[in-house]
Amino acid sequence: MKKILLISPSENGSAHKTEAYPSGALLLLGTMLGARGHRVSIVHMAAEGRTIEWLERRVAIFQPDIVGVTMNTFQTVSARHISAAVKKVNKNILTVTGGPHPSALKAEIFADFPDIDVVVVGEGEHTFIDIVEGADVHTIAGICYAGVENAPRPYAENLDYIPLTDLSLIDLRRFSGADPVGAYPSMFIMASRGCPFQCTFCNKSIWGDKVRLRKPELVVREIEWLHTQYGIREIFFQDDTFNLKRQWTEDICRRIIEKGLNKKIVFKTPFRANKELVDESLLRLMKAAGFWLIFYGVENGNQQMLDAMGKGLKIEDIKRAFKLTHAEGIKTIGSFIVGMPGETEATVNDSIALFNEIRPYVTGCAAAMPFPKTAFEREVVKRGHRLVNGYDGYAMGKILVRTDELDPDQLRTAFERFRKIIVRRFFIDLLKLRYARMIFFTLRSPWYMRHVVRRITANLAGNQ
Ligand code: B12
Repeated sequence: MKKILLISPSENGSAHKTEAYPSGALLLLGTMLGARGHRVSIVHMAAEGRTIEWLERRVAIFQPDIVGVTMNTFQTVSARHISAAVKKVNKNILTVTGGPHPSALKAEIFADFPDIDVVVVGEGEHTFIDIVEGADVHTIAGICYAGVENAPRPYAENLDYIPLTDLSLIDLRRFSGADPVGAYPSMFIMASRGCPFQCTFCNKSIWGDKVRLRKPELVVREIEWLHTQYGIREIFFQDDTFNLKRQWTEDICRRIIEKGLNKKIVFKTPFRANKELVDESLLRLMKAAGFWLIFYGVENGNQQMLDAMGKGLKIEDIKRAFKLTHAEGIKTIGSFIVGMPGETEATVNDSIALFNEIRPYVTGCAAAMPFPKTAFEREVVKRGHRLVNGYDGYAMGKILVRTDELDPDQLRTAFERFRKIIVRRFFIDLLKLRYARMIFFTLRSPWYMRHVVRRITANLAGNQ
């Protein structure tokens, strides 16, 4: 039996204390290791409001054999402090990291993280079990150790082993759910792994191109478990493309309806807007199964921009998908990116025009982030358009690139202009009672309300 401390670092440059969801990685690793008799403790630095000093004390008391740190590119600064703190308490604790950031950079990451011993590349659950249970690190597939990259681990073909998540490892009330939240508590699940599309900005270092679907009956069993065991009332399918395989998606919806889960839980999911993947009958079934919100990655309102970022999507299909979805009574999120290569004032105006036409229920507008080893990163580096070195400057809302036409200031101005239009629209719609359901739900959920108040306070204090 080993003692394992699993840690999710806080976000770069933010004192923001609310997190949408607990780390899916740490819950999966923790559940599997717990079932094998190991003693697991999970810490979410931001959601629990933990300091490095607190962590040092925790490590000193718990005396873990291994500390596992999950890391996306927004968590590099905190992840470095965490690994240093662990080694400061006890040099003999093995420090392991995994997740999108180390999986993309592999052995390169050791230069920036001197206190990390092992990097787990890609899918990590079986690799981590090998490490914990004492396999020889020189032979474990899918890791980098002492600066050397071992052979890659093949993807798991059959996903039936994925266990029912042990949410007793965390305090669910510390997490807000991803906005907008339709019922509280909210949790996410992944019903498939992999994505065949080739968007230049996406980091596919974990699941790769090949789509692997979990069995619908096991997915629905997990939904039922989350509801009966932990009182979950909203579930966010976080699949890269939930509507890729029509029969499979319909099968999940039908089983949700058969079990009456649509009367107890509300659902939301990302969809691709492509014409051949969205139609009235699918949306009708989704609505019947309790899907109240669909997230579409719109990215840009200009066709050349969409083509250049490898989106494989037509503007006409986006307009059609929003129209059909709204017509079936399902709400939408439209998510835009500003600052991809080729962005100009005119293309930002195209995005604003598309936003005004499709009228998403909620709109996301993110500044383009060249994540490590993506085609987008290669392109900005080649053109000299990357504005920062390393990854510690990566944080929500930061402008990290420029384009041929827009210098950093112009890009920021264009980004802020778009954001202001979105916010203005939001307030007009608020007055027109478009968000009555959201307000009604917020007022009825004291825990969720607490998260909203914390977020507003953090925003007012300029922390986010
Ligand atoms: C769910 C999800 C979210 C959720 C919450 C995530 C959470 N709390 O865990 C929400 C909706 C909040 C979210 C938000 C964002 N996300 Co997100 N998200 C995902 C998504 C779809 C699934 C992640 C997941 O939970 N998978 C299930 C678990 C089991 O897998 P996993 O975390 O990868 O872990 C496995 C391995 O990585 C490894 N592993 C991971 N950690 C560790 C640790 C150890 C010790 C070991 C041994 C192994 C290990 O083993 C695990 C099991 O195989 C991924 C895309 C994807 N398909 O992976 C993007 C992804 C992680 N998100 C991404 C981004 C960019 C964002 C946003 C910035 C989007 C935006 N513009 O708003 C925000 C910022 C979040 C933030 N503030 O940090 C990027 C990150 C890129 C990068 N280089 O960091 C990804 C990879 C999408 C992409 N393809 O580009 N996201």
